[in-house]
Amino acid sequence: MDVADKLNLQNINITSDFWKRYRELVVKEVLPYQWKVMNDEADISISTDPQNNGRDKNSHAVANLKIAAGKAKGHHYGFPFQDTDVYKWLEAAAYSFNYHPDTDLRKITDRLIDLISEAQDDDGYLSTYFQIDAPECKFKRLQQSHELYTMGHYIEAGVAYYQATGNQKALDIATRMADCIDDHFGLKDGKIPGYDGHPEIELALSRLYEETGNKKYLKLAHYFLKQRGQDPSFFEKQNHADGWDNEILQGMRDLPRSYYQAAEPIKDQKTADGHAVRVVYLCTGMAYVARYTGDKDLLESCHRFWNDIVRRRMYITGNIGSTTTGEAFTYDYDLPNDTMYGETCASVGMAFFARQMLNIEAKGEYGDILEKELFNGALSGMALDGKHFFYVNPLEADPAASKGNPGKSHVLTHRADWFGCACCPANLARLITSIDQYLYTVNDNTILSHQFIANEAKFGNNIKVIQANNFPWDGAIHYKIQNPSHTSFKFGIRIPNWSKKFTLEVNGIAKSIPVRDGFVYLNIDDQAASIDLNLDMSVKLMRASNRVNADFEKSAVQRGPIVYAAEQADNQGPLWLYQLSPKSKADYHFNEKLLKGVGIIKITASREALDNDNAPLYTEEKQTNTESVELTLIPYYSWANRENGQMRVWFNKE
Ligand code: FUB
Ligand code: ZN
Repeated sequence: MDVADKLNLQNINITSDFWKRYRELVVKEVLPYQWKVMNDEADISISTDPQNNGRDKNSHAVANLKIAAGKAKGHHYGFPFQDTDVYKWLEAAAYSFNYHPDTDLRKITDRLIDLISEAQDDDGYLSTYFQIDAPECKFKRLQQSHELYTMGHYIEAGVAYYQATGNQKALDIATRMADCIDDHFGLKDGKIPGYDGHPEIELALSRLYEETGNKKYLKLAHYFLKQRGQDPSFFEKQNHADGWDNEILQGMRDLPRSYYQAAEPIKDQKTADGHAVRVVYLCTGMAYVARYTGDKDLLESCHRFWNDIVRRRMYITGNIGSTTTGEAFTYDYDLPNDTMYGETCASVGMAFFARQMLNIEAKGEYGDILEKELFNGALSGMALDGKHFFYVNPLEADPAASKGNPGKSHVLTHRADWFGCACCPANLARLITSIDQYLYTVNDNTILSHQFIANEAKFGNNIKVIQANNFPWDGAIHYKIQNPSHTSFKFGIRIPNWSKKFTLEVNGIAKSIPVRDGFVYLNIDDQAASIDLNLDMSVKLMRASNRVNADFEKSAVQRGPIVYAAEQADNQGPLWLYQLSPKSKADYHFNEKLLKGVGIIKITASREALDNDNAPLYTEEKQTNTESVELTLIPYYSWANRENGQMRVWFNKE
């Protein structure tokens, strides 16, 4: 056993008020609500979202499993990956048991495991769409079938459920699935030399390997990553063999190979192209497998994709995916704010990727992006009531534009009850209920604290770390370390990129320690240590690189990790008339009554007078009338929780 094993995180309790509210919300509202929806018992209307594809108010996700299990009659309904809504929900519930045991919910989830087990074929296969309505097509149309994606989501849920409850059946379903996939895929004669159109199985198999220690699963994950793009025509060949017109998802046949990250082997792919969620799930799988196998090509690909996404293709809120066409990345620095996609799942997936990169390298940048997603891009996916959700997360929205411009109709200005394609809600739920697993990384003899989410954590050798703070509203971070065995270890604390200035005291003595790759390191060998870190929580005007056309000559406002937005609920519209200047004065205060308690920024701005309705559309340039006003800003994640109206993050410079 090496020191890292000895120091492993054993137990953690989130004490942060901010996250405790969200975690309880998931238990009290989100999980019951989503369970009702998936059982078609909730009174919902599926929004006008672009993914709706004419689907009505039913989810049918549990019913599909019942039909596959022979407990009900009928056809499959919904997307071929409809099962994944149930699996992500199950995974979210599993994590919730770690902090909120609930015997009633546990009965439901145990019964659900039984149902899934009954739905599973004898050979381990489980994808209800194919079992019910297209058994002859199993594994024959992998470009669109989502079969491995679907089983991957179960494998993740099964591992989490087993870890939380010890339910052996849950894990057995997962291993039987993985064995089935292993039997069918690979380069040996008679096997399918392919992979799924939607990466996911790679990260799921890695998690199964972590739990079982069975190298077969790691090898299979590695195979999928190495094989991807080796034969760029693999999907087309399969489609032709199975009948070219036999499409499962209309139009997907004609998307470019790069949409599926299958145009060439991953090591040759220069940029993060195609469907954003596919990319970040792929990257997460690569990071897992690179760590466990030492495959340098994979690690290099992780770095290449990371850099392309974070340096050139990410919104200030952490959202990714610049276009609704294919829910995809476009090209470097193309970050339009009002036609963008920014799918909630993509931000959740980016958090997965960042977490895995932290497991490989102690670089603050990974912690910075993880934090950005947690407090902005991912979190905005859910309303404060836990019952409404965003699929698309814009940085600029206007109800008139969403209604009147078909190119912006995917941008909702209010969160929806549910979606025809409901991938996002439970994805965010599982991130929130497992957030305790995202705060520390143990490497060698080092414990890294890379998130400032208050908690009490126990590590090996009886080391206890108590982190107290009122983050993200306050930058005073206090750590108490108890180390009764006098273990000698390093404690690394991330210094966020938004806090160039900070002060650090250890046992009351000011320390000046150089920041190394985004962390300060303290040597701990005493029985106890008290650490006070003070981060810079001043309000900052932010700019984007001037390579970003959409944000040129614009400013956004950030305080700590929180990106701010203006809403029409607080400010007279239109919001595009407001201008900020470096001289703008900002005042911050916490309002416990607003939006479940948020830090508000009031900032001085100028506002151009709105032209008369009947004024000519075009005139010669003239001196415009502006007035000094105060612009009220709220955290981006909390927008669209009041009346419907405009919202924007970037403002013209005065
Ligand atoms: O294709 C499965 C899921 O549906 C994707 O991850 C989401 O982007 C949505 O398209
Ligand atoms: Zn989604």
